Amino acid sequence: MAHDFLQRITESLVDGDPIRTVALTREALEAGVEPMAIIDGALLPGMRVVGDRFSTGEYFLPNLIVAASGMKQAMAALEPELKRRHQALASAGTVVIGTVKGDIHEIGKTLVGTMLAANGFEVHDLGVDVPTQRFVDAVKETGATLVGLSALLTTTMSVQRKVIEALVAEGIRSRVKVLVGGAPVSAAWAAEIGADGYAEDAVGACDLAARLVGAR
Ligand code: B1M
Repeated sequence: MAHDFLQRITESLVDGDPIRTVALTREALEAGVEPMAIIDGALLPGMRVVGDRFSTGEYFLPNLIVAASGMKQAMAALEPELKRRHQALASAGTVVIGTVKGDIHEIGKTLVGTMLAANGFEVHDLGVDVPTQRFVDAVKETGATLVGLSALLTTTMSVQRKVIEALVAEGIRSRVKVLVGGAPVSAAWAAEIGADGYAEDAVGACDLAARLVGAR
């Protein structure tokens, strides 16, 4: 039954039917399907298909926008359940997270932020297209010990390096750990730009974040 739900959710996302995506997501939750199973087993595979079809010219920008809307709305339906499962955790630390300047992809960053919050972190989500100085200011204002930088475009990966350089220039690099992620980002890239770590997905980001700030 769970598999059937997951398949139908994926199809609704690929077909560009956000209302159906949300309705099926709610039904799956009510039927006892785990929120992370819905994300990993239905929503992410659907977004991958949409991205691949965009790459091959079968889909266009409006298809991306509609699919993203479906995923966002489904995530909003899942968020309370994700948080509820981790309510008892003590604060693990303060995190500033955002998608770097020039990049408006928000779903992965928001998912990572939600999962960090669900794992006990106090999360300050700066949004998308975040100016480099804004990250620096937010670290100072919040006393964060971790900065998360998301970049989905090969053209915006280099902005992650700029943020690290800005943290160095402001003399606060040693105060914070820097975690980078996003589809074109890799462990090798993280090492090249002097980040403290790279995570491939939201679950990996939570594990690494906890290790980096010594919460685990
Ligand atoms: Co865009 N887009 N997009 N897009 N888009 C991609 C990224 C692309 C791969 C599609 C493709 O060509 N196949 C391609 C990038 C190519 C490249 O540079 N390598 C691309 C392009 C080219 C563009 C535009 C340039 C298109 C245009 O205008 N011609 C444009 C750029 C706009 C800009 O940012 N300046 C653009 C626009 C858009 C939309 C606005 C339409 C929309 C985003 C809407 C929104 O976010 N509200 C969109 C979408 C939806 C996509 C795809 C289809 C899906 C992205 C997504 O949300 N995935 C994407 C193709 C793809 O990735 N398959 C694509 C689901 C999300 C949960 O996964 O974001 O990867 P993801 O996050 C993952 C991991 O990466 C990781 O964990 C997350 C959860 O597992 N992660 C982190 C992410 N951040 C992390 C941070 C961490 C740790 C892990 O630590 C801090």
